[in-house]
Amino acid sequence: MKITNAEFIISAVQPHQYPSDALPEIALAGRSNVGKSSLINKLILRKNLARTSSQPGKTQQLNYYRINEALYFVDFPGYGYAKVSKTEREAWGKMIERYLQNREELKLVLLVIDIRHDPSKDDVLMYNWLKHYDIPMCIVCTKADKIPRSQWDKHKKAVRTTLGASSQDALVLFSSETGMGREELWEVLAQSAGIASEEQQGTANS
Ligand SMILES: Nc1nc2c(ncn2[C@@H]2O[C@H](COP(=O)(O)OP(=O)(O)OP(=O)(O)O)[C@@H](O)[C@H]2O)c(=O)[nH]1
Ligand SMILES: [Mg+2]
Repeated sequence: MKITNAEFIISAVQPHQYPSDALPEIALAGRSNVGKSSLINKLILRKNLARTSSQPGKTQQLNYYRINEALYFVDFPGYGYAKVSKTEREAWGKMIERYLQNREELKLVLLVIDIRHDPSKDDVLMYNWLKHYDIPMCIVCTKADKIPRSQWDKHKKAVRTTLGASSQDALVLFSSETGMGREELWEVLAQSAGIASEEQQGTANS
């Protein structure tokens, strides 16, 4: 997808702050520091629109980015950050669950996992939550540049097994460092959001 416009819109704490223009939303969930914000930046080819690892533990904000007046990325606060209190964790859970349960604009969740490590208990919970609410998801194994190519398959398999994912669940190998997986992921996103992907745009223009 050709990015003509990408803007930070709001750090929303309350549902009434969520955008009201009904554009499709793609949310990113994953552990703190896994690479969610980097993934957004790589997808839209901006160095630093989504803030990377500035304030881990900011547990109560959904960061909205509007792309091409066509869709929103919703960057969830990362989970599993050690210094977060129980109260904050509970507030996080309430906010996310309410969003997942009620947000009609939500078309897809990217469950972002570090390819190097087995998914955590929190990742498994998130996976089960998404299944429970019947929300389409794509597992994104990021930081692929950090392990040799020869080990990708083994690690992908381990991720699927630990999550309990079925072969139906889409999985994309990604690297925010090299841009690997970017095109493939855009195809998935475009389809979920009901917008034309680059290839289709190319066809339309030719
Ligand atoms: N080598 C490599 N490093 C990455 C990749 N993705 C992210 N990183 C690094 O990992 C660190 C965390 O990335 P972020 O994008 O801030 O992670 P996040 O999931 O948004 O973190 P929180 O907002 O705290 O939840 C940064 O130092 C990034 O540069 C990747 O694909 N490859
Ligand atoms: Mg982030």
